[in-house]
Amino acid sequence: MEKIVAATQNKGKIREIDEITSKLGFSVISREEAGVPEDFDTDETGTTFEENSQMKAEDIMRITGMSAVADDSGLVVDALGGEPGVYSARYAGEDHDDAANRKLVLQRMEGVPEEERTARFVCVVTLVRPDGSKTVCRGTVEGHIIEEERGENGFGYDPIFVPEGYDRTFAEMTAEEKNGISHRGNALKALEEKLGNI
Ligand code: ITT
Repeated sequence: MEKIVAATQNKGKIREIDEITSKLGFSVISREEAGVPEDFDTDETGTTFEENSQMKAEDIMRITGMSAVADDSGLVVDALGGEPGVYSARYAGEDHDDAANRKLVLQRMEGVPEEERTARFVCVVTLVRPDGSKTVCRGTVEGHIIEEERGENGFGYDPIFVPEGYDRTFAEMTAEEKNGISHRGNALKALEEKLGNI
């Protein structure tokens, strides 16, 4: 099986990508294992998940000479006009503080009635091969934003997001439950389907 480098530095994503791909027909290695310098970071200047995902995968493919898969993802909240969107990691500032980001979303949604609290997580995975060919897959999960954080599992915005058809947040689910319905699970399943056996 061909080795694929996961371009992400986000530990929550790495854990989930490992859990999900270990059950699919391909496996990934970390940036560290592939020898990517720890301080290397792609400037996420794109305005879409697709653009940022592609930039991250191409950078890591170029550095390692190996196939690379990148995940660009975020939370899209209807009542906030689609924010935080592609700015999800740095919504409350450049330091990637998950707790501050969640707090800002809840604060900006104060007073928004239940039926207008709809949101979705989006994940775009891009696989880029050394020959330059690329495969792009988008996964989403619909849900709503609650008024106070609940749960300890997962990462990022999980404690404030309840997926459609459930009454628990992603942070109140096991990893297996979340991965079975999540944007990341859906995007990686779509990638496997597109690629067949890689
Ligand atoms: P890399 O660029 O190194 O992959 P990052 O955290 O900067 O890591 P993004 O730019 O794609 O990645 O930002 C995505 C943010 O969206 C992430 O930091 C979380 O806050 C949020 N997010 C994405 N997927 C999530 C999930 O499954 N659960 C909760 N929050 C999530």
